[in-house]
Amino acid sequence: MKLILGMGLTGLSVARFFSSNNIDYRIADSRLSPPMLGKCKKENLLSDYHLGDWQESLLDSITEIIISPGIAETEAIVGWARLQKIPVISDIELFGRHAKAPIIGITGSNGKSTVTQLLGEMAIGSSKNAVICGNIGKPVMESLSDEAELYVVELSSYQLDYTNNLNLLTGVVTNITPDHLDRYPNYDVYIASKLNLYRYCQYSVINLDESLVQGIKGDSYYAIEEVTQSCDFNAKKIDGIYKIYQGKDILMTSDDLMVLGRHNVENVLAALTLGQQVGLSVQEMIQVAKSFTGLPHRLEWVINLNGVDYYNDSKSTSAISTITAIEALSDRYKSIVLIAGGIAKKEDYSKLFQLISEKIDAVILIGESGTLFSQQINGCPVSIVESMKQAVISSKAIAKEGAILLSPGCASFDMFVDFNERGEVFKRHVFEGN
Ligand code: UMA
Ligand code: ADP
Repeated sequence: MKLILGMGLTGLSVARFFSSNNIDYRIADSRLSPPMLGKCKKENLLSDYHLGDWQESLLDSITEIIISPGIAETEAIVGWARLQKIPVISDIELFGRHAKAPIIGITGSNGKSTVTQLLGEMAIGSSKNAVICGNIGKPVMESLSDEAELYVVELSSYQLDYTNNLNLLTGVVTNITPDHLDRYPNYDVYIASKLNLYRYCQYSVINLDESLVQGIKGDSYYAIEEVTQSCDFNAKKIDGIYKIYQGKDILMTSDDLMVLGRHNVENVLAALTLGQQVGLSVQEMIQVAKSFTGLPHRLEWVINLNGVDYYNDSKSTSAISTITAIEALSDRYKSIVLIAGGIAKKEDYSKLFQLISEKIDAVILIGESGTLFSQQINGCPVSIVESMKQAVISSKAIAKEGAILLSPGCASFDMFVDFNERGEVFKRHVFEGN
């Protein structure tokens, strides 16, 4: 019998799969009212289930555990399973056993979702029946399809940690910066978790600008800074505009793209390199890249009101992604008001605070990290407010031109369900009264 741990999106998708394939399973969650309990009940998926504190008896008659990525290795149930030598696998490993089409895997600290979505759209634009799934929000076990010709899968480090076997046609680690350090004993373990992706790739795609992957032998390469002859795709900044090349042939410039910033040029290079590796037409990929508007909550342009552009970058939950957003916008705007804060990650924010003092006109802080951040930001006016509504009102009062940017650099759970809700609430208040 199988044991499914977690009754969230992952657990529900695995339970549905087992149920429809007549595979015996038990499902358990350490919380009393997990998010998908209602759906599991409604769909009669709970013939053998347990809620509340883990019990070792959950392992009775179990031959394999499919664990949700949010459940840490340090949880008692994982320890008991390890002692009893019961295999613990991710939904990704299970998916790999059943998927009949090639799989492309995309991981990294930032840019995973953007590259996954863009590459998926490029494949669809090239008339491939491509399925976009994984950590991006669509569980892989719900994405299996006999008609699929290609799976484009976003992989988190949590998913990779519970994966032992997987066959990827190709894959990339977009970049590595400190993240999720509450879950890992140290940064090196997190780096190793990301690099594991390459163990599963038949053809590895390497970002030569990421020093942590430079030592790995790849099959295709891309870069903006560290361009070498082996780069299949590269870009160069000339007079403030990025020119994007295949070898020496120019394909397009950053002005042709609807998404902003150096990081999005990097994301386009990643998608082009992966796409070429699986045989997509470069011309088709360029067309899709030019019309790609990006994903919601990632440096998403919201509206121009009275000469001020509003950007929603709610997905920024780390210092590096807020640095990235400020750098992207400061290429275009002389004046930027920043709304930031939430639950700060265990990381060094000093580079962000330095950049704020150089490029930001005023900062409005929300959430738990407000007081701490306000003590460390110098060189521009800082105010702390109680709600997103007040943050938007204050920013509107300050900004007379340029841009207002929500880029929290922090997790959202102190004030919101998740980053989606935080971004939606921001947008609602931006539109309010206009
Ligand atoms: N749970 C326990 N005990 C614990 C921890 C969790 O029982 O100690 C239970 C929760 O009560 C809940 C279930 O496990 O019922 C939740 O499982 P989960 O946290 O693994 O979340 P899912 O709903 O299954 O969603 C997961 C990913 N979540 C995480 O990795 C935390 C989703 O990524 C992903 O979209 C989804 O699978 C489909 O593949 C979200 C995410 O935040 C977006 N990912 C992180 C990120 O991008 O940084 C890694
Ligand atoms: P992920 O899925 O890895 O979290 P997303 O594509 O959702 O990545 O983007 C998350 C955040 O990181 C957003 O704030 C976005 O502006 C920023 N970002 C996107 N791509 C990159 C990149 N290549 N390098 C650095 N930051 C990036």
